[in-house]
Amino acid sequence: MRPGTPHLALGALSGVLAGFASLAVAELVAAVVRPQSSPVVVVGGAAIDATPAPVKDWAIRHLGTDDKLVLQLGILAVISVLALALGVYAMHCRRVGAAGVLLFGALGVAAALSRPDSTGLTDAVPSAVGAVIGALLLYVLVGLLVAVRRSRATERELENDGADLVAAVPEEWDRRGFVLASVSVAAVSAGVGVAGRSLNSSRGRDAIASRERVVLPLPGAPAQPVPKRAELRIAGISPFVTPNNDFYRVDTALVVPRIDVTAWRLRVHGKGVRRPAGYSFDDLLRRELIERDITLTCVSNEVGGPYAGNARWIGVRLADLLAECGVKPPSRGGPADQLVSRSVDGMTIGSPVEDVMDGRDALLAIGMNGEPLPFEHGFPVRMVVPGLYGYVSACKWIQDIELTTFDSYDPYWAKRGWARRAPVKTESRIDTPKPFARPRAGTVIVAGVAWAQHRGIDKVEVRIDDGPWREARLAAEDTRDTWRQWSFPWQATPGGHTLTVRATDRTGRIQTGRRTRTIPDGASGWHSVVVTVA
Ligand SMILES: Nc1nc2c(c(=O)[nH]1)N[C@H]1C(S)=C(S)[C@@H](COP(=O)(O)O)O[C@H]1N2
Ligand SMILES: [Mo]
Repeated sequence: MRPGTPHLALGALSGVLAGFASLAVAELVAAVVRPQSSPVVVVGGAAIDATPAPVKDWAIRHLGTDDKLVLQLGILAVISVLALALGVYAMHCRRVGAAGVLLFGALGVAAALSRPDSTGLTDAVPSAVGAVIGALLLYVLVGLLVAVRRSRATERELENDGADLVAAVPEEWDRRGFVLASVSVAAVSAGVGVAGRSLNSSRGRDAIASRERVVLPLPGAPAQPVPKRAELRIAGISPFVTPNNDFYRVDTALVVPRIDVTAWRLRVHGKGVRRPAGYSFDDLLRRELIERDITLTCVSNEVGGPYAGNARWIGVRLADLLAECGVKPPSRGGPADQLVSRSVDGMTIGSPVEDVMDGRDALLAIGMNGEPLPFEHGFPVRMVVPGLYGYVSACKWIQDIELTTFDSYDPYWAKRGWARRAPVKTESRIDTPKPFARPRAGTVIVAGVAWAQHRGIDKVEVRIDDGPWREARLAAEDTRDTWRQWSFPWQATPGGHTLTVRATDRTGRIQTGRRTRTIPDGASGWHSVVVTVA
């Protein structure tokens, strides 16, 4: 090893230690200020917003809900590498190394202040405090290392000058100092990190308790019971009602907002709102509650993909509430054609006012499958509009509704190249057999679900290889806003086969076989599954 190499490695170590101490402190401060203001969260949020649409779409499709974990680990990896480099550089020039830490802190501050849900200057505090601590630590740790080097150099000089002086040099002092300092930094930052975490979870406790106290009243307008024959008993098919725990989750929130329902308010305002209003959760509970089965689908769902779920929602009729505020749809002379819903985490979602007020069951939902909304799915209140993809309708953690026009305002996804208006496309999916399954020859039940929310499914057909389309058996329809299960008994012959499905909706439109990407307004094409019959 070249002389000096171990020093560089120790410099790198100092950098990483200072980096992690800085993050741990920032995390603790964020737990006090606001969990959403942690540097990893604000930088991650900024990264999500800046990610080109195709990449984001790829991440949603291939990483699913893990996309957020992957992103946070990625950010930690990048920070580690930067910290390492700064540590090495600090060996050369301590001041510049420490200034580098401050510079990254400044980036964190900038990210924190530019977040759409930023609540002001206090959001900058975690990044700022973390950076100052990190810079100081790097300066001190590297100072100890440089002192080691200097003391060795002094040692050598002393050796040359006279052996009797060597004893005066504190031989191992600096090394011990560095070891002590770095071990304490590591230990203290671990402790601070743990403290931050537990403080964070206790902060969520008020919200959790407030959710536990919510008692959903019986709906004044209950949903009709699901017809018995809406649910086919077939192994491997998607259940008609998707349990909350299995319901797909797609959003940009790195930290799931935990809202204390007692503090929650919804504001309705904007163009043509003659009586702007504010609502508390109790205000909503006092209204007539309606209960509806509605299938929700994501525009990022690939043909055959998993981002579709069906739930029994309870909520208030959004159209009634808007009418009370004096809102009129464009067809009755209203000046606003876009309803923009805003969430506490700064998401903006734009829906056509006409669709929301055309008589369909557009809901401000407060319940999902018999319980208050789970935090992941928008507690305390979210929108659900039958027939529209989630990104143009289903705002979770909603806190504000603004009436405006499509011409004057682009919400979050429209700014990123997605269609401003996006009715759900007619789709069908084979749930069983799974791709590359090896069923035995004889009768094989092919089955799945089909959806065309608010138009309804009229027919599902299955094709084996290049054969003719043959009609599948449809389960009973619950409502035209829900998906429909289907099945097809296939006389399977040995060899490889391609099974393909297509649906026809109630408007008579046959699901197109033309494959498109999910961007800008949802994937189209037929779902096929290849199997090998033994
Ligand atoms: N606040 C907020 N609401 C949101 C989103 C989001 O990122 N943030 N994503 C939307 C999208 S793209 C979809 S598909 C649905 C998904 O709802 P779910 O996660 O409850 O299934 O929520 C919508 N509402
Ligand atoms: Mo979505």
